[in-house]
Amino acid sequence: MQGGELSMENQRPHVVTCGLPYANGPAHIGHLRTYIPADIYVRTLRKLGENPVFICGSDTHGTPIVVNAEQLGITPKELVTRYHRYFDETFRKLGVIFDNYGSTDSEFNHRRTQQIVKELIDRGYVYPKSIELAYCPVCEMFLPDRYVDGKCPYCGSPARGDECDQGCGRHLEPGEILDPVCRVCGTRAESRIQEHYFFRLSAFKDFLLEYLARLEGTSNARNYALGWVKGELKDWCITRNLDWGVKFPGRDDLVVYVWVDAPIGYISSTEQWAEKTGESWERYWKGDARITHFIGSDIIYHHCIFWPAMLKGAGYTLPTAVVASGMVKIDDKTFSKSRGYVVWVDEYLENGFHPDLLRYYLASYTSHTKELNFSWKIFQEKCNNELVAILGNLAYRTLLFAFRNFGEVPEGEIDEGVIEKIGETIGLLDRSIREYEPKRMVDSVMALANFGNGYFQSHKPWELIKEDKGACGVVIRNALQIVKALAVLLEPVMPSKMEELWHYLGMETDIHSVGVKEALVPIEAGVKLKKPRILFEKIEDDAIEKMENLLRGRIEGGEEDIEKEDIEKMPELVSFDEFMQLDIRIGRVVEAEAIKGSRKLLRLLVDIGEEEPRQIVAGIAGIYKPEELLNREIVVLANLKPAKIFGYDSMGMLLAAGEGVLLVPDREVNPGERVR
Ligand code: B3M
Ligand code: ZN
Repeated sequence: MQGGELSMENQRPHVVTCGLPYANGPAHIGHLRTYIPADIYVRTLRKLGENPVFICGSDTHGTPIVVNAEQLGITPKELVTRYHRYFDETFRKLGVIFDNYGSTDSEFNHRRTQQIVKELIDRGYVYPKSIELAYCPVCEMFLPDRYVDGKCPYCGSPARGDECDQGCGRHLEPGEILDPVCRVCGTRAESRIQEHYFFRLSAFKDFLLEYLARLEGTSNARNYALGWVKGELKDWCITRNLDWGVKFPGRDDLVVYVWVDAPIGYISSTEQWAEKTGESWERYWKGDARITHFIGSDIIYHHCIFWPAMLKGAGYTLPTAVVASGMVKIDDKTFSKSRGYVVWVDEYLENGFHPDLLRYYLASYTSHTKELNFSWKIFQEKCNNELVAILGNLAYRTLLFAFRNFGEVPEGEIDEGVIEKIGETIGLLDRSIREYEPKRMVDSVMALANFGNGYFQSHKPWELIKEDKGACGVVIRNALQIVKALAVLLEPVMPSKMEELWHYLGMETDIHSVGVKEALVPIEAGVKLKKPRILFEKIEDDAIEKMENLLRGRIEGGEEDIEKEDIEKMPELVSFDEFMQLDIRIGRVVEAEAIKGSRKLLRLLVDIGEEEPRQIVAGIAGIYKPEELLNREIVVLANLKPAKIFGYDSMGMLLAAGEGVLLVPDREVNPGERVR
């Protein structure tokens, strides 16, 4: 298909969203991994004749913002207003143009969130429950989420109130964290009973299984989510003791958890857009619409489980597709602001690099769901070897030759082969973008640029011009046709560079609104050409060295906070050697007992073929009774770093599937036997 035809499916209302960035700090390249591909997706669909609405906004609530504002001595409102403006501007600079950039602290969002929560209450999906919460006796306050540091009840790693950010990555519910300490004053927290409200997520299990099976988007989102839903789905505590946020209906002392009002920001930002444009937001969120969410792969849980359950429960349209991008690394190291492994967007722009180069690099370096390892060297290589040497070279030599020898687009038949190649490229572009593969899309179009260089080279216009100007004109018109097609098809990736190229081609139309079919329309003969300029300048080594030094300096200077963001959350592949470093063995349980005060944990002594049995604390009390485990053979990771869990030393980990179903050997083997 060549695109541009409007099928019924293509006329369905379609809203495309990007994860809402926290208005809590400057933009870095990690952010862009979601926003740039989403922008390319939207621009490409528009070129293919569709009309998606592109929605984003600031995520303004949650404890990190309150804590940060406190430290800066300003109000949360001041803080988020500042960063809201900043993000809005930064996105524009990068050519990421949303139809609306809203805020979760807008009137629209307060209203919509309260409406949805009330609806969930009315339909019986929200219930109150008293829970034990961390309370700081010195600060005299409850300690929601980031106000508390402690230990993960599942893996024993240091964790923060709502997330095991350094260990197993689990979301932690209020009251779950072990050994809680107040983040503000460092006092050991007490626990106090308080009534909170829970969302009955557990009631949505069957719905989610069925829904996720047909969820479109990238397979990583669907598969992770299905895996979690097949395990245990716990109800979510959706209220917090905070002033800053959206009030829970009927309770002035509670706000809703930030992950309730954040995704509702997608709806309220659409409402704001609808009010501006006189459109109907209900067509998108209450009717038969396509909803596509672009997110980072670290927030799949929220978008594929919690969010659809909420929408379903409140009677809204469900997301059609979730597209999850791989995380960004810097120079092969896990992205980390505190360790200096970060590249700031401002620093990129301030050093004179064109935003389109970054767009090109991020879109074409690796498949969308893969981890992306940012490296200045590779950035330089891609710019020089692809944009300068292939695309820029073809455009410049063709335009300059045409300008010097003809001064206008010459007459001549467009080759069938050229039209065919362009048509084929459009087909590939269409398919790749619908499969959420901007890299494949860029590669296909760059193949057309290669074809163009081959065409130019093999027809030797520089010789032909001396022998037969007419025949040379035909070759040049064909080469110009290819350049025109490239401009149209690469506009979604490099909107401002392609606009420039469009003008060199003598085009008067707006490249941003022409469809892909324009690539097939023969370039008009006789149109006057301007003297072209070089489209992409070579990036010199010293420019890259300077950026590398900035990065290096930051890494060397920024080591105070090392342990904070040390862990790779979703490593993709391990080498055989890395696997062999794991000491996995068969063990036999020789003692098992429940741990007082914990519903989840058991303390085990396990014989793993050493002199002494090992003590291991495991979160399997929900599934196994201690006596069931005695003398059972299980599988143990023996060289895990020791951890203190609930006051007990734990010297290894049991291997289990899902929410704690133990792996066991198929027949009896000796304790201590290695597993591989
Ligand atoms: N504000 C940012 C993140 O966790 C978070 C996204 C909200 S999307 C509704 O990546
Ligand atoms: Zn953990």
